[in-house]
Amino acid sequence: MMKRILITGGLGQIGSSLAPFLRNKYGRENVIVADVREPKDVEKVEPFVKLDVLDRNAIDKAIGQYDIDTIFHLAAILSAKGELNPQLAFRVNIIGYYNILEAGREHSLERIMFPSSIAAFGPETPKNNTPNDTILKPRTIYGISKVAGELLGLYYWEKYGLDVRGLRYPGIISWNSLPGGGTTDYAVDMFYYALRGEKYVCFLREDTVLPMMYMPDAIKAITMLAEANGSRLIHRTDFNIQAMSFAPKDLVEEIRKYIPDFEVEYRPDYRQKIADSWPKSLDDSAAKEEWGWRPDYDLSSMVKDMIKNLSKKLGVEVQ
Ligand code: NAD
Ligand code: AKB
Repeated sequence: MMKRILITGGLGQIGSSLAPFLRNKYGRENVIVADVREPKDVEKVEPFVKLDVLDRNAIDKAIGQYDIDTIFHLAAILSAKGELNPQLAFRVNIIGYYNILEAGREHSLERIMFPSSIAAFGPETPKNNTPNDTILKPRTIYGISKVAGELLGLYYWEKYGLDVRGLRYPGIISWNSLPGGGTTDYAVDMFYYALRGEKYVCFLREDTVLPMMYMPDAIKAITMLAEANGSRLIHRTDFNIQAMSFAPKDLVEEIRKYIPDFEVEYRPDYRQKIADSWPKSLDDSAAKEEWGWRPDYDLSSMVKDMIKNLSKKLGVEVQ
């Protein structure tokens, strides 16, 4: 049973939704948000601990101070930001995760959750309905760190019995927090521009199909896997999960159902090459069979909910 949870990188896009969800379920005082940066409003986030995952002593101290038994390890440098500073991405994503695993081993933690990504795949991987077990030859430092993370997690499970579990998130779309420097960020940015009545310049080509997921499904997936019966798991750290797949032009068409004047120009940059190396859709039958995965949102229900919530947040009226 998970009782005291630490979320590293907890102020990021996913942590901002995961923390309230877990607090609702396990009690506010039992879910500690950690991040290398300070929150804007610490009272809203408390209990909060400032924690750099590169500082092993600080990790040990937080585990002891808060009597932690489970870590959701979200601290990372994402794909686009990683290509701008590969050295930082290597340190945070690989050394940082190694520190978490070693702390988990030494403190005999009950569970460590590690989100991998569709970035674990590369240009040689089959693009459609990508199998769970397939070629993993990513060409981004972020993707390389995700493959290393998947394998390290499996190693710590098989060698030390540390219960590490992980899944491969697609691009995550949310209204209550901004993405932190990925290749799929356009799919969140578009909503802000559309609702503010501004033209959006998209950094991917209009026909770039990628797997995506709405935040409620992302939270559902990681918590379902965390709470799953371990004896039913054949895979451990590398579950494909699929919800929807679309290209920028498909998203624009759907947003225009609510905001018909939304204008977009396509000016692909260095992120196009990253997107072109990733799959278009994933075979998630292992997640379905081993822990009952099933998404709730498709493209149209996601866009409807995003427009509803983000228009309220931005104080914009949509007819
Ligand atoms: P994010 O960039 O929004 O948040 C990451 C957080 O980590 C930030 O708050 C940052 O301050 C923090 N951080 C950076 N360096 C740190 C350090 N040295 N020590 C402690 N904290 C540090 O990322 P996210 O979207 O919330 O992603 C969370 C996890 O999910 C990551 O592992 C990411 O690879 C994975 N993932 C995310 C997506 C997505 O679309 N959001 C998709 C696939 C996988
Ligand atoms: C990114 O684009 O880097 C992330 C991811 C798919 O891992 N959103």
